[in-house]
Amino acid sequence: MAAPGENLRINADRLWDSIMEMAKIGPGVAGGNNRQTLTDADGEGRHLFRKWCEKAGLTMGVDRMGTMFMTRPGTDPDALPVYVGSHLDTQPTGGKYDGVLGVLAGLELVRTLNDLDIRTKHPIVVVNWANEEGARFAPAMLASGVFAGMHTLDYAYGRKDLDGKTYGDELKRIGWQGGEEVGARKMHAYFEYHIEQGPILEAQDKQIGVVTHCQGLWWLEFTLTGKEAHTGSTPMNMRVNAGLAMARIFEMVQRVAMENQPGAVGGVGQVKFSPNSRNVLPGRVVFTVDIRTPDQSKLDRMRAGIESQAAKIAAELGVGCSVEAVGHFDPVTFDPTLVGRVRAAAEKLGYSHMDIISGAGHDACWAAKVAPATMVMCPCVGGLSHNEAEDISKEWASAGADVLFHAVVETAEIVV
Ligand code: HGY
Ligand code: MN
Ligand code: MN
Repeated sequence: MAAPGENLRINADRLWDSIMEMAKIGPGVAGGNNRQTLTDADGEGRHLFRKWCEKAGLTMGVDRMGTMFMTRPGTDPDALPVYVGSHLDTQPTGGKYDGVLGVLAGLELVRTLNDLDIRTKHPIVVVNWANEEGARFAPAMLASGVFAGMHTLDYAYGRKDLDGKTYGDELKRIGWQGGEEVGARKMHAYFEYHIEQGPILEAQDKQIGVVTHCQGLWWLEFTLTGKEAHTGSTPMNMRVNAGLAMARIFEMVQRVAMENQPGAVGGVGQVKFSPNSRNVLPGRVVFTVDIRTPDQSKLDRMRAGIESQAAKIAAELGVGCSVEAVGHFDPVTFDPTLVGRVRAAAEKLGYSHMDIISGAGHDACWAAKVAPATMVMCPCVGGLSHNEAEDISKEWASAGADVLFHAVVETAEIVV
């Protein structure tokens, strides 16, 4: 006889409809989303999530970073909760599924337990981490980083966006500054379900990614100081060209990443020229180099090499060069017991699966510092993410949510 809940599946249509409903908030311009953290759209998405959770009988807690914790009680009041979540904030040209899939799959898991009147020993808490993306306020995974003790609350509150607004002020402005001390909550376990954001699962024709590790990351913010001068009348030998230094550094970062293949990446997503006028050579250029690899020593070697070569490039052009690490985490190994439960759930449910290392960073990376943690992944079309054309199938979405359901419920222990 099958054990209780043996072949349970979540409600695929209800999960999909919730994702599509959330996607209507903070729409992008090409079918995706622009629901950046602590904007009014983020606030609207939070309210919708809260409404759905309270309709499912969950009670809300919010901490001082604005992270939302929605609790379904367990039968044992002393048992630490099993947390399951991700993030509702998006990139400026984000997709509908990055982060959202994991938060709403957590809610769907609870809705399914409610439908079947299944009780668990451990409470289950669905989490919407604030500012996972780090697009507006660097670094990424800021709130989960404070939760794990990697950043202070003051540091986080002082982070500024490109308009000079601070995280703390914007959090108060949208009315989502909670009272809970950040990190006071203790977890029995943490699970996160996420789209792969890479091409491997689709290329290997696998429905489930059993995430064993996550690659480490450095975000190195360079400030190059040149000399503002007329782009027309300044002779080439009189220029102190910070823009040229930037270009040579970009080329060097590409070369360092390629020299460290396989399993290394490097690039730049954000640049700020000042004064950013067509006929003025930039006086200041600020950009963030993003390097990642699962190999700890390679990660540190790449960082050292990029910083020393950038200094040399700038010196040759007479350009000032300073660098600040504005984001970092070492490669992460997820909890083998929880990883095993994800793999066993995929096998039990008959879903094709493979072990995978996460290319993107996730709140699970910081949760893993304070509790046993792991992830479940589903494929995404063409491996595309952080692009409004990000796409998944309903079947992929629900297969991963089924696996999440079984791994979480096994960990939370059904009470018959
Ligand atoms: O940067 C990351 O890997 C994540 O998408 N925030
Ligand atoms: Mn994400
Ligand atoms: Mn993302």
